[in-house]
Amino acid sequence: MTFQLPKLVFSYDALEPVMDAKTVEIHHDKHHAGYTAKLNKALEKYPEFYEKDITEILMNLSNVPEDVRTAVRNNGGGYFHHNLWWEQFTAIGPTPPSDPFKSVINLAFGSFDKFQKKLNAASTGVFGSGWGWLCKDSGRKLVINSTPNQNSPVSSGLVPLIAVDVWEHAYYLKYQNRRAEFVENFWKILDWSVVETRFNK
Ligand code: MN3
Repeated sequence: MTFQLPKLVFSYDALEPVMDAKTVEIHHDKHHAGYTAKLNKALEKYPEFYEKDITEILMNLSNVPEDVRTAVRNNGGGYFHHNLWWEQFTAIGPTPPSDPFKSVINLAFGSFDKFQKKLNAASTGVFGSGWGWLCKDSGRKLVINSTPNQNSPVSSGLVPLIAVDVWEHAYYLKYQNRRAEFVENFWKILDWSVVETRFNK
């Protein structure tokens, strides 16, 4: 079984006005679908990889045959990151983090406000295309970082909890060059229950 594009669980316009319907449609049906198709294409010669979990593949890229490794890094990363991307949004408005999880964040970053500013800065500061991340490390410590292109934090042993797509395709139709405004608005559609489920796994 090849990798499958997950269906959106909300309509294209469900995340308005933070994300406009056209952006959601193109981002999912063209970009995410494109990564999925290219990942499957790259692995045609090595179908045993279709049986693996995508995170397992990205954690062990050195096990991927060299002739398709770059394609798998790029398109496997793109496939997995967009799975995280769509899953973390809610059409019914932001669900706040629970008090226990807020305590975890405050302990790690000093305050909730400092945490948000730090993730905003990491995301806004990506040069070119990439992602801002809140991750947990193997000791369950929270880490904020960014990766270029579709390089994955899981390849460095981290577990992504919040994924901030700052490729221009994620925001350009509505925000044009105003990436910082998009990153600020991102919080309005984030489903904290998904973030906490990822943390507690
Ligand atoms: Mn994207």
